[in-house]
Amino acid sequence: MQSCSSTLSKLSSQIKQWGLELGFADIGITHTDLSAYEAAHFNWIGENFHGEMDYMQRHGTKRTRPTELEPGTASIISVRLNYLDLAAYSPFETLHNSEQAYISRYALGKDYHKLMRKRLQQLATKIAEQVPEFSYRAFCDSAPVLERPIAEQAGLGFIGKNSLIIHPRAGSWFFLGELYTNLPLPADAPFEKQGCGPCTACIDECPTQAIVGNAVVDARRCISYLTIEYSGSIPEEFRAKMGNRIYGCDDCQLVCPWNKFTEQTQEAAFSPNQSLDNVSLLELWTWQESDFLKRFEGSPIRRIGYLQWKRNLAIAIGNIDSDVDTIEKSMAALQQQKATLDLLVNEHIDWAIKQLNDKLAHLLAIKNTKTSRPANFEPLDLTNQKSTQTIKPFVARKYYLPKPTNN
Ligand code: B12
Ligand code: SF4
Ligand code: SF4
Repeated sequence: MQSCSSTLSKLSSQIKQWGLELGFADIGITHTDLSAYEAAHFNWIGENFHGEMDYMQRHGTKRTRPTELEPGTASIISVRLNYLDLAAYSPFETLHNSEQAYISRYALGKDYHKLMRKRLQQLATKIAEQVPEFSYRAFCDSAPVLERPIAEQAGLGFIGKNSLIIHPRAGSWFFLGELYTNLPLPADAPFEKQGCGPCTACIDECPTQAIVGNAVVDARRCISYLTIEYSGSIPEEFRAKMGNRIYGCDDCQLVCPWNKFTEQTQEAAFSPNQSLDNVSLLELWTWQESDFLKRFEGSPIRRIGYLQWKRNLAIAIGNIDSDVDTIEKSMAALQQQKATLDLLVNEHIDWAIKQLNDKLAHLLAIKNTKTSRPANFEPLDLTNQKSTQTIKPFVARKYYLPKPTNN
């Protein structure tokens, strides 16, 4: 027995070493008892916070009880893979420029599911070479698995108020993945304490007030859900608040002070593709369906489909806050494609045109006020002035990221 437990303990050290060699930023191991999280999970479902993500409620207790999903599971290997490329164009500049498209940092490059699964597979192969009786199942965001509670229990970080796993020395810009295994590997110590302290930056700065409690996100209000998971008509109360975010949202990470410690990704595959970190909304709007399919081969964005992509773009274009010329150009671009798109997208286009029209009327009113001044006043040229409609609270007061290094 003694020798068996020391063999397993040696094996877990080896697994961690192999994992690091394969490019994971951290690896932890935990047991299969997630009962501490079960009530919170079902309360979330009970509140309907999952919206139309039916897959979140479909599997009963399989998500919270790993052995029901995969009988024979004796322990779980939890890994994290960093995805942020600090050399990408500044997310802050982009969020502050309503003519540019903001795409979640995780989706700027290749789809992570494939890469994560390949790495987990490589790790599993290494383990199987040492332990022939090893059996496993690999997961990343693809099955009823409680990834964040597993990661917290495996010591990979704590669950922050934004509900994401945060490591005090690495922030939160990473994906999680797991190997459910039949080996009873010794469990690591969990992260027992939340490290947020009195901070509430993510709750205060969430553009749509989607964080409704400590670590509780009402997905129906979350821009990530609205732009990626939800295919219907986006409730009007959220449209202006979405600003220029056309795929996902990162605000609750960008404002998190722990992300001062973000680690640069080691994966070239996650670096921005198609200049998606610095591209204008009107340029993306010109893409036909064939461009969308071709350019997003291997990208997670392809999954939402062309019409949902156009829906998101239409809203963001309606939120452009610029000079008369740009607003007129944006209205024309929207109008021009109306005949080619479906009813759902057209409804968003109509909304967007109305927003732009209101801004235009406002800008022209300023211009007309100026012409009614006495003739000896030199009129100021205000045609390039932005509309006074403020873009708060779409952009936060303070963001945290380390400066990129050259090595
Ligand atoms: C559904 C889902 C979403 C939904 C719902 C988000 C949510 N917070 O639940 C939407 C579409 C909104 C979403 C958005 C995002 N997601 Co998402 N999402 C998932 C998914 C598939 C399931 C999450 C889940 O189970 N939610 C249900 C709630 C109830 O679970 P939970 O938040 O983990 O809550 C637990 C704890 O907070 C804890 N808890 C809460 N209160 C309490 C109280 C007590 C007393 C206790 C003990 C415990 C406790 O217990 C809860 C129940 O288990 C996971 C992958 C997976 N299979 O786990 C990815 C995942 C969570 N998402 C991820 C990412 C990256 C994102 C985005 C950043 C993407 C983006 N940029 O747009 C945003 C972030 C938004 C946010 N603040 O959550 C990563 C997170 C990585 C990390 N560092 O934590 C994951 C793990 C995917 C992955 N494999 O990497 N996501
Ligand atoms: S992803 Fe955006 S909308 Fe969703 S909770 Fe975070 S800040 Fe709020
Ligand atoms: S922003 Fe503050 S409250 Fe939110 S997760 Fe980060 S440390 Fe916690």
